[in-house]
Amino acid sequence: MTIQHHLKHLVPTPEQLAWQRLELGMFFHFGMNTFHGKEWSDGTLPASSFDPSELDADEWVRLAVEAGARYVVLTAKHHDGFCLWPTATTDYSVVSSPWREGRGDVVAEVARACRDAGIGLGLYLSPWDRNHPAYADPDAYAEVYAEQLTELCTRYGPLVELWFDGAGSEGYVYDWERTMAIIHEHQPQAMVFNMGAPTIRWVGNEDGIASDPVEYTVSHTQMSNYTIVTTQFADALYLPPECDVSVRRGWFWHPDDEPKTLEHLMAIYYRSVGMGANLLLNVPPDTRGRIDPADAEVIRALGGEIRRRFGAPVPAALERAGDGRWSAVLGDEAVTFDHVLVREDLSRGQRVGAHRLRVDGDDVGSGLTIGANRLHATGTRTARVIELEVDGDDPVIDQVLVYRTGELVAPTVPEGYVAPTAYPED
Ligand code: FUL
Repeated sequence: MTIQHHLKHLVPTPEQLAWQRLELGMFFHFGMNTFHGKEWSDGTLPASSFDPSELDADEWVRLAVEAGARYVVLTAKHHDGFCLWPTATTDYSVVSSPWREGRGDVVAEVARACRDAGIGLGLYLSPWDRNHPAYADPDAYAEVYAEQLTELCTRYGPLVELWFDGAGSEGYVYDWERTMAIIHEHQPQAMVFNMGAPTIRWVGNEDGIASDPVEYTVSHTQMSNYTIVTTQFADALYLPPECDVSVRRGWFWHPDDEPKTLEHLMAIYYRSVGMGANLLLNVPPDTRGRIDPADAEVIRALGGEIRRRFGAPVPAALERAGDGRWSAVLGDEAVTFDHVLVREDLSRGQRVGAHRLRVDGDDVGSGLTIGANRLHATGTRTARVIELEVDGDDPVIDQVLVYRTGELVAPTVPEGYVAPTAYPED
């Protein structure tokens, strides 16, 4: 996968563009922590405690589909080192657990469910490993990690994404060249999240929120929510952001946690997908290996609300009205709408630096970048034409769509809400 330069604009690969069009994914944090009410554990909890009574991967994936997600990402190995698949690299895995008499494979069950549902699979393989004795020796661990990644890349069909989480890895030297070679050999289309030679980046917070400008060409990324370490690249890279957030406060399921409200989740959707970023929304299966009914209810409501608001767009015909100016014509008759979505043509890179929408001379929405999607709640308007003004280096607008949702303003995140930024207790 080569990144091409076009003037000073970096052009996405077809795989990056295809991934950006997936827009919404569902994250599943499940593992040893689930059974101990923990967010992080130190690799000493016994494998015998991993024992979901009714694990149902079809239910997980069905919920992802109901939300409108087009891919899922599963924590195949979190920081504690416990592997959800039968690996040859350690005994700290499902093989040593009572679940399915040690013959189970969570990764295989989720992969099969995704295949049946026709959605993509991504896997999280934590570089930080608090159980494996080889971790103390970076050369020895490089062997272990390469074998784990090869198992994941060769057993479960095509992968959409490999998630490399930076937490706990500050200062450790990994063999990224080797890691990337494995991905290039077995899963060349998979997006590489945030580490090694990344093709997508972390948005920089765990609130699920992007902020304007949402730039696809960057020269650094942030490492984790718990530190302020940044990775600087020698050259700028085309790296579209993925916003990650949990439906609950925790990434793993805890009995005393509760889901966010529909309004909060809709606000997250507007400020991720609606700002041209992808959204990876975590729904943690419980100790049964099932989805908590309270989470399922609000996630179904979210999917329903997204479809209700944005399922029936009215497309505009675009007419060039001058340099950086377009008229978006809705038809011969005026159309009543309250939301406008603008999409930039990204085939020559991201070029819009600022934009304004006008209806009958009134400003109805403005901001900086457009990218894959830019959503504006405009208030109720009835018009035949929307005027669009764009600043940038020869940008091209691809699409303008309008919606009549009945909602006049964008939903908001509850005041003061931020995801935890302190290290979780072991
Ligand atoms: C963080 C991890 O430490 C959390 O446990 C979670 O996996 C989140 C997505 O990334 O850095």
